[in-house]
Amino acid sequence: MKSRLLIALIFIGQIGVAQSLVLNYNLEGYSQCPQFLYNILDANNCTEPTEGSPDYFNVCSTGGMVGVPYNVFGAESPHSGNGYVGFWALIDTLRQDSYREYVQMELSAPLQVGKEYCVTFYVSTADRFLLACSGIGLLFRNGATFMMPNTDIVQLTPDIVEDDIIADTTGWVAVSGTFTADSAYTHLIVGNFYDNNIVQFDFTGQYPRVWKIFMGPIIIWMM
Ligand SMILES: [Ca+2]
Repeated sequence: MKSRLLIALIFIGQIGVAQSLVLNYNLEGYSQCPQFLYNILDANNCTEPTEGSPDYFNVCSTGGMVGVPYNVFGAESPHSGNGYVGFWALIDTLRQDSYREYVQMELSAPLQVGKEYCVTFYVSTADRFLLACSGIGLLFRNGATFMMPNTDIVQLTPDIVEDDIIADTTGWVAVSGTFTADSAYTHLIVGNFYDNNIVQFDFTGQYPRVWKIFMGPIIIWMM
């Protein structure tokens, strides 16, 4: 499996990312230039599956709050294009242990049952908070239903998951895997689907311990 994935990753550079099955895969497109936090709906093809409110960052933004490369959560240039999203992947305090934010996106075409797909998405831990964790993941879904009216953990097992701690705050880390479609999935969700006592921690800062993730392109194609 790993050798096939390696081959697939090599081919990503050769075929280009334009064939990604995710609409607005590089998070460059927006309906209005973002100016404030909790603005994920400004980005094209991005919605919230829970009450958690992710953020959208773009080079068009002025004022510094949700700008690129500089914003309230740190400094990061886009992996490609002009924008990225951000979300709280974990908050480790006595009162908000289960707080999570998730980003939901639609595919350009449903997955084909029985076919194998290569999935890669890019993340960077935000600079401002010195907590990094494992467990970031991607879940395929049928439809874009609102999952629950709160900010709790989505208790589902992601189809792609990163077991290593993502501590890199100065660049983008690729989270990759392969997935054989067992349904004609139309959407995906990215976030942390695990309880705090399951993921691994790397913490060197001060309380509160929070893990903020920037997320760049999501590249999916049939192998
Ligand atoms: Ca950074």
